[in-house]
Amino acid sequence: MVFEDGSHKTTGNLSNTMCIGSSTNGLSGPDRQLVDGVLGGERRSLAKTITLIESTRADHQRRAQQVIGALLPHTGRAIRVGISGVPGAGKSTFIEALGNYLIDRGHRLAVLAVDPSSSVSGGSILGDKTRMESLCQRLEAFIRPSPTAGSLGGVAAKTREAMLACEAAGYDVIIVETVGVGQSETTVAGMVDIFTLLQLPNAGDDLQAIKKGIVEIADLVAINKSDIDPKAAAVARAQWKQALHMLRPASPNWRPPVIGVSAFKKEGIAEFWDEVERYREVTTGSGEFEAKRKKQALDWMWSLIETGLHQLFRSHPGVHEDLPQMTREVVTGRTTPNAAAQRLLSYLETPAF
Ligand SMILES: Nc1nc2c(ncn2[C@@H]2O[C@H](COP(=O)(O)OP(=O)(O)OP(=O)(O)O)[C@@H](O)[C@H]2O)c(=O)[nH]1
Ligand SMILES: [Mg+2]
Repeated sequence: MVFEDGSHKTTGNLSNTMCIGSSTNGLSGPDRQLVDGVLGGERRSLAKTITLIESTRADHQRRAQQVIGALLPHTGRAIRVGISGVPGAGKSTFIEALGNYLIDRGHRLAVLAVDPSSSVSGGSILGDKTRMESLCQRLEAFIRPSPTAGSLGGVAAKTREAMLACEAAGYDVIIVETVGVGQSETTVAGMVDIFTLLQLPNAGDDLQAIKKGIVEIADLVAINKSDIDPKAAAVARAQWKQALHMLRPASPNWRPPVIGVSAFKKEGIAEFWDEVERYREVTTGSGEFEAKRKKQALDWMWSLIETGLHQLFRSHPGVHEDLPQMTREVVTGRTTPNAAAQRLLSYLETPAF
């Protein structure tokens, strides 16, 4: 199914937002079929649903929100794992090895991505599907490239909703891949249960991550390519352990472990997954697992409210009309930014229509 791609709107408008979780009685016949298909684990229905979610057309967005509302009671049972790392860290190779490992143990796995640059590059996952060749061929795996919707916030919103659709389709492991540049790590950390970092065994890389404040959000660090130079990998592990030791852990119950892996040789995969499972056990026992999900849901709601308000403000005819003049007055010093902001915001007190 091909959808027309509209303008540069990145997330749903306010009315879309309010549809989430609302009554599902309003579903049209085809959308009902879509929901049933997803709940029945049909890949085609899942792919169509995600295409609907990713569409920027207002009518598609309304339908997508209704479909998600209907799927919502069937979501939340998967474990959501974020995997981040600089380009070339070995994410794709690692996900392929991990995915095959998990499927061999009876899991069903969905791989999604947050990569705002993918509108330029064509999508990181799609681009190197060759690296996930064997995983792509397995029926128990569902692999979807990053949406090409533009801003990080827009891409992330769509990936979150795609994640819910995958869960409703019965995938019990969701992997969200992101390339380790800019803000995307923090965004992905805000939508997964456990955020993992794939690192290369060299000090320059480690220092960069430490500087960027990424260390604070890592729940698990894996030093990949340990096969190339085991000694360097051991040094990197020690450095990471030390760096993590100096930080106050995000949870009193969990010290982020640092393990050595080789995606290429498929070594350390079981250990990685054991740590993910242990994390789930520990944080479920302490109540942190649920608390984190609740906080993430609320943060998401607030970010949608902010986006919605922003759109409402921008699209208000009064604002539209007055904004050029206010802009001129602020830059020429005739009005203070505060006074201009108050005046423009006051338009929201009168309904636009
Ligand atoms: N020796 C060795 N090479 C590896 C390992 N993991 C990945 N590689 C190689 O490193 C290169 C990059 O791996 P990718 O899996 O494409 O890395 P990526 O992180 O997905 O890269 P981007 O998609 O560009 O962000 C490839 O040539 C892989 O074969 C490993 O554990 N050991
Ligand atoms: Mg890759």
